[in-house]
Amino acid sequence: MLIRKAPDVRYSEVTPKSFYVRRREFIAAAAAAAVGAAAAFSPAGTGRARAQGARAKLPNVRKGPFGTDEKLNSFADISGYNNYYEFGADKDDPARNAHRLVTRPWTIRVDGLVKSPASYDIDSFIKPHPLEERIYRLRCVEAWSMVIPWVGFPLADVIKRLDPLPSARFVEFTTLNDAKQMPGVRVPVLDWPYVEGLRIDEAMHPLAILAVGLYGEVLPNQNGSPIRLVVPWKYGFKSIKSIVRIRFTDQQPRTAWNVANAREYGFYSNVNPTVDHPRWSQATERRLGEFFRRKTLMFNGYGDQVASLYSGMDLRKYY
Ligand SMILES: Nc1nc2c(c(=O)[nH]1)N[C@H]1C(S)=C(S)[C@@H](COP(=O)(O)O)O[C@H]1N2
Ligand SMILES: [Mo]
Repeated sequence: MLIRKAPDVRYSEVTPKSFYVRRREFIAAAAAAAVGAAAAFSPAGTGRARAQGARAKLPNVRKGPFGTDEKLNSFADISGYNNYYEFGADKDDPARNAHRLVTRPWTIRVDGLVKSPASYDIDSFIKPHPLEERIYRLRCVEAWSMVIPWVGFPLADVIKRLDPLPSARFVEFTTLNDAKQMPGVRVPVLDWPYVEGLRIDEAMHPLAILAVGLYGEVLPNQNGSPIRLVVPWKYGFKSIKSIVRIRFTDQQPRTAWNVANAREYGFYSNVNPTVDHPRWSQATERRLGEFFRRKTLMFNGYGDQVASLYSGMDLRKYY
């Protein structure tokens, strides 16, 4: 297999210190090259075979708080059964198509009500943040769920560093929208790009993270590489993938699913077994890999941590 050298590291320049600080960038670039090569060289490979091509191990991942001790879903389930409509609407489409996504170089634009609007290279955006493993349940609005060992860092730490103005009440996230890489955006299921948002106090909650990996390795593209949101007490569609823009605002963001169908998808989207989707019950769910359905828990089981964010709110009205 041909793996080209990371373009931004000249070996003659590398001192131990600068090697250490650039290591993450290097590994990310090597991973991107390896995944690209694996995809190119797997003859008629299935999506899953492509998805399981070599991905880089993330260095220095420490154990984070809030982990569940439930049985993890397999890597094959987590990377083979996805919602990522930019790559197709069937659960196996993202694994088959997302190798087309080029995740380096990658820029994140930060704007709106923030002290210094700026664009950041993904690796310098990630670099200040120590990586943690967070094992979370993900509950899809379609009533299936998984347990996923994410690698990421608190969104709160990112927001503190970006320094929004006191007038910022919400944070909005936007996914890449590129028809050349994403065949699904030619299909008008949503008003692209995919947009999601949180109230600032929700975004500052220590459970909310930005993820860059899973199972200790760089995120497979179909799971939202190079960086995606994970908000475990909300339905999975809040956890927006492949983010290119973070905007601070004083208005509630117009989120993609809410714009598409406000009756079915609210802004809050907290997991709530007592409020049914107009077309199906939310009382139970099927954990991938299990036969019997299980009861869905309020706030996906994270109520002790997050219920106070919504005290005094009618969660039937603010679904
Ligand atoms: N950009 C984008 N982000 C997205 C989606 C999508 O279609 N596009 N699907 C959402 C939905 S419905 C779910 S359940 C989760 C699935 O995340 P996973 O594939 O990593 O399990 O991603 C969410 N983020
Ligand atoms: Mo979902």
